[in-house]
Amino acid sequence: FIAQPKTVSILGVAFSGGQAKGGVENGPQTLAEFGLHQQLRDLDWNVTVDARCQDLTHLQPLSDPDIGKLKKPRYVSAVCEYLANVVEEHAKRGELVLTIGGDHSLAMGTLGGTTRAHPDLCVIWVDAHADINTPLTTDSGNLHGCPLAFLLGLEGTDLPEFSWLSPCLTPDRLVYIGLRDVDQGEKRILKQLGIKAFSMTEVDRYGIGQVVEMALDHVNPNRDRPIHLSYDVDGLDPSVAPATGTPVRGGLTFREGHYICERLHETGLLCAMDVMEVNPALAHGDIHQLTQTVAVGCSLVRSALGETLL
Ligand code: 5AB
Ligand code: MN
Ligand code: MN
Ligand code: MN
Repeated sequence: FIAQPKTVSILGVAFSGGQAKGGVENGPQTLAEFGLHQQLRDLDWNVTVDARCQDLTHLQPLSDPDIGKLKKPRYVSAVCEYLANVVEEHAKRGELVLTIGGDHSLAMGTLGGTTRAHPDLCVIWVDAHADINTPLTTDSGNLHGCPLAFLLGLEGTDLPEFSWLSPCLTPDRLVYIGLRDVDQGEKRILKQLGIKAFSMTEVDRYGIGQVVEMALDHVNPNRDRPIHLSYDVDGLDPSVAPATGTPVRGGLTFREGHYICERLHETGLLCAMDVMEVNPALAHGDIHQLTQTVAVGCSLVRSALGETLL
């Protein structure tokens, strides 16, 4: 296809069903109010706003009992199935698909969609967490801790409730940056599947510049694969992005977080970006914490879409 030149489709997904804390559904609206859409137009992008995912509460089933430990499995599945179809549509037009969450279970929808348009894509997952728990390893039962297990088709994910989602990612096309809170079962999975991960230890040891090059060398050695960047704002240090549901100390600095986006823009290969887990309600009424987190969500996107410092 002919890629739409500099067209970004923005999908705000007001959804919090993948975890227990209310408020994360208001992430998209808050970034929009902060001026995200105009900021991208100012960077000379054609901005398409797709409002179809703004309110998906009608997809919530009347009854949604746990499946094993999994909470709200049917609701999460229905929302992600819907999102995947919308994402696929935009991605197939060659647009850069920007999804604003909502919680990170939505990645089943975003990657479910982008991989249909770009089957050979690779994923750079920025997060404090590995989000690769299976229905068998999850302790919390929160599906925002599980999206990668479903996308990879790991043990126990072959559930009739998720039959629309077939395995669409392979371990060699996934790389993490920023990890520092990985569950025991997840550590086993990463080892077993040989999934490349740059934890905060590697960021400290090599510096973010080297880490991003090594990450690209691993998932995109010839620099020819489309890149889907899935960015959980809790990858950043809580001093940088405090308003999020599962903050963990010792995260990426403001500059490290932005450098990843700047470098990925430079590759010219970015086909999708997710900005997940901004939860305005967890600023605890502190306007500074709120503005800081929302502003950083917007500036990460601007960096990924070509804003430079000079
Ligand atoms: B997030 C935890 N591993 O499974 C779990 O914020 C946390 O999308 C998951 O990265 C955090 O509940 C999910 C303990
Ligand atoms: Mn996280
Ligand atoms: Mn996450
Ligand atoms: Mn989180």
